[in-house]
Amino acid sequence: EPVYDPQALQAKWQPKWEELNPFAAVEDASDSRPRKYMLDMFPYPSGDLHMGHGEVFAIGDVVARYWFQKGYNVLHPIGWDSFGLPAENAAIRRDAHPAEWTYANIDTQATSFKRYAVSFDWSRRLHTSDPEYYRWNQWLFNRFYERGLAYRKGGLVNWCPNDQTVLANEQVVAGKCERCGADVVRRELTQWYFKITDYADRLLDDMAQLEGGWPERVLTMQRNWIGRSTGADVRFRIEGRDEPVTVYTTRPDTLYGATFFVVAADAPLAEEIVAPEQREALAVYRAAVAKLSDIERLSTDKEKTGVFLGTYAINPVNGERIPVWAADYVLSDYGHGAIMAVPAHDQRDLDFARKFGLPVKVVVHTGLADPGETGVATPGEGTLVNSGPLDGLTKTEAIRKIVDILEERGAGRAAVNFRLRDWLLSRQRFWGTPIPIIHCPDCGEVPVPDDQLPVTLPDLRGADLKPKGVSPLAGATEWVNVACPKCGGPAQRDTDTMDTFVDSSWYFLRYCDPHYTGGPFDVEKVRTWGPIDQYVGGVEHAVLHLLYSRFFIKVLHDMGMVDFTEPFVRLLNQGQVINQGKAMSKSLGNGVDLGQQIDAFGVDAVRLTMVFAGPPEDDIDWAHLSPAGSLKFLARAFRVMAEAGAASAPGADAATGDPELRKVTHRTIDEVTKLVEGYHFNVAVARMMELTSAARRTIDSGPGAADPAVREAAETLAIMLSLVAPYTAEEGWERLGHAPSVAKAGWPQADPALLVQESVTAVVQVAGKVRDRLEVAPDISEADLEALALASDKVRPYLDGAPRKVIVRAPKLVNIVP
Ligand code: ANZ
Ligand code: ZN
Repeated sequence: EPVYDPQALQAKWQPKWEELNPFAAVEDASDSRPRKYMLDMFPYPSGDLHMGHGEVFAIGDVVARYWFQKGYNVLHPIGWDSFGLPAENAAIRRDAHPAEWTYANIDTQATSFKRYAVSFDWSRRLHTSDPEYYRWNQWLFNRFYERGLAYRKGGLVNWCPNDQTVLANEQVVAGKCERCGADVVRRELTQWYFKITDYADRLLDDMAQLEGGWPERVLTMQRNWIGRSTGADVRFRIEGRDEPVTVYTTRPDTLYGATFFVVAADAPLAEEIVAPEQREALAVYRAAVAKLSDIERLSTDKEKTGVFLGTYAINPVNGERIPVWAADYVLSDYGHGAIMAVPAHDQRDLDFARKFGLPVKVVVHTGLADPGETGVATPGEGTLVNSGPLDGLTKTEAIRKIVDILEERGAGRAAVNFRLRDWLLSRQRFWGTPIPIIHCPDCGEVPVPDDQLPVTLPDLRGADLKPKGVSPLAGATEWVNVACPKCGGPAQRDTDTMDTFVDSSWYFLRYCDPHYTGGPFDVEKVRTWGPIDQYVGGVEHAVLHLLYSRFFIKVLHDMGMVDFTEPFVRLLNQGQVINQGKAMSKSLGNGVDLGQQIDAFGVDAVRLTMVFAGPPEDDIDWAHLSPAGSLKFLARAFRVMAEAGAASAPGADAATGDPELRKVTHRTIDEVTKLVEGYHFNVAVARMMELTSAARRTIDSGPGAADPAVREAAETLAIMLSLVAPYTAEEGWERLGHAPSVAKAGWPQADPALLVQESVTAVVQVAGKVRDRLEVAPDISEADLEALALASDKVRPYLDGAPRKVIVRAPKLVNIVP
């Protein structure tokens, strides 16, 4: 009996594939095959590959390998996102230079990727920490600078006290540093920004192109992050001040209901307008507010606080005098940093009014109880009351009318507002791209001329890289002090480095020619490959990398460098690999090591387990999975291929073979094709299992292994299996008498004549309720029917982990006790 030894197969095939190089993308213009660009989010080199990598790359590889089989000219590159804090912090902990540590990890990961048999074109490998790469970050920075899209400004920024660096808004998650989890504080600093807000409208509107191709929840997250709202700017006069103050409101219709006015406590305006007798109280309050994060400030649960500023604002439509307060629930960097408060129709204003005994005036009759009594604001639709010319109108009508009135009087206008802020780009850390600016006492900011790029990092070997609040680059005096490129006088380099999200905003373009020297990427080659047909990666990047890349592509489009406006046509967010219902972590001690799993079960069984575990978007709980079961299946599949190979030679006429098996084979081809295209990879694997069993039955019954239908089934199996279990598939293919690589064998086609067949409807019940009906072969085995039922999208939502019991009555019924 042929022996299945996964480790031996790995040792045999990995070097052969390196020789064959089956996954090289072809640049040749005369190659007329249609192209596909498949990309997995590139890894950080912060250690060896972990289970999460195992999952993403196994899933991405199903798609890439399917496209190879379908005969596309596929670009499936790999590189490393090798700058950044994780590498730097780890290097500090180990007292090593980030470069040594980073490149050693890259080598480790590359070796692991090769063993994991991902279908990469290795010739396109890039590392963002190579000067030949980051040179182009600097070149792009210069282009952004010329366009007014890179600028420096002072202001309150997010500061991580642990990492001792500023962070972009996108890197502050629920008030904490996205990297280290420390509470983020606000600091007044001058920093570099990218003007992503100029693109806010297009970032929103172009999402129409992504509908259907991107997960809805990512689109929603981006929409909320950009946060476009429409309303009006209204100008209020403040007593004792010449300059009116503008507020932004989404509800100008409620203007007659404004009973007080609130200025952000930390805004300069508060200090400008405070009456002398309230100055002291404001100063005390401001000191307390400075300690709070935006999240805390905006929380609706938080007890409202504030101080009266001793002054009054004049309502522009009815001349009413309303008191002006300073409070923390109004943010200084949103809208205009001041609001008109309408407590009847806005809950936060109502909470504030009730706390400080301010009046509540209903101006929209909604049919609900009086907010002044219930403490519940009524923000909904209704009819305007107590509002002069607006009385009797609906909300929409009133908004239109009041905007007209305000415009006539020069007291306001319709306005659009965004939540999105400019992208804070500078970091006070070492391991990143130096910002290519020279500060000259006479000429100001001077970009380093393109022909002097790259500005490489100073060596700093042996220097203390510990974060100190200023970039370690500032200590490299020889590097810092330079001649001004404009006037030649003594000047100094900017010592901050770029956010590493700059590196990842365009790396996918450089894969088209990673050593290109004529620009960041070869424009012509990007025209032939881009945009990316399928991108696979984690949902944690929903408003970070995925938003920044979209912004970059739009700028590059405006520069005439790319001809598309969205970088990623289709996006798949794979789930996480968890263990015992929880994310793997050191503190829980529930970590599973990818390398150990591979040593124990082999690459193919681990990959197959990842893919078979469930729909690719779902989290998978390793505790509920069985790599040992995957291994058993692979051994069965291998024996089918080996026995068929030993009993017959290629080229036999399948038409003369067992008609029942042929039907199963062709139905499997038909279904697996649809399942892979619909990204139901787990169900596709279940179908491969069914085909394996059907072939086994024919081998063991009358016709035997020499039956041409067995060969047809085994060859089909080898090709399909190559998407998930490449080593087993390759070995099977060779035993079936074919030359490697099975990866390029070509996807089989179902014969429609064989698809018309009797099938049986199997009913799947969960806890006694029918949840799905499956069309299956009349002679399906119990194990295969169970696998299909458990993989069903309609059944999975009713299961929480492994079911307690599964009763199978093939081919008609599966009863699952969850
Ligand atoms: C009066 C009003 C009446 C409001 C009403 C709402 C309901 P979005 O949709 O998020 O843009 N606002 C404006 N600037 C603010 C700031 N700097 N900090 C905190 N809140 C601010 O929200 C716009 C609404 O949020 C504005 O409309 C304003 O309150 C408040 F029945 O104005 B509204
Ligand atoms: Zn100068």
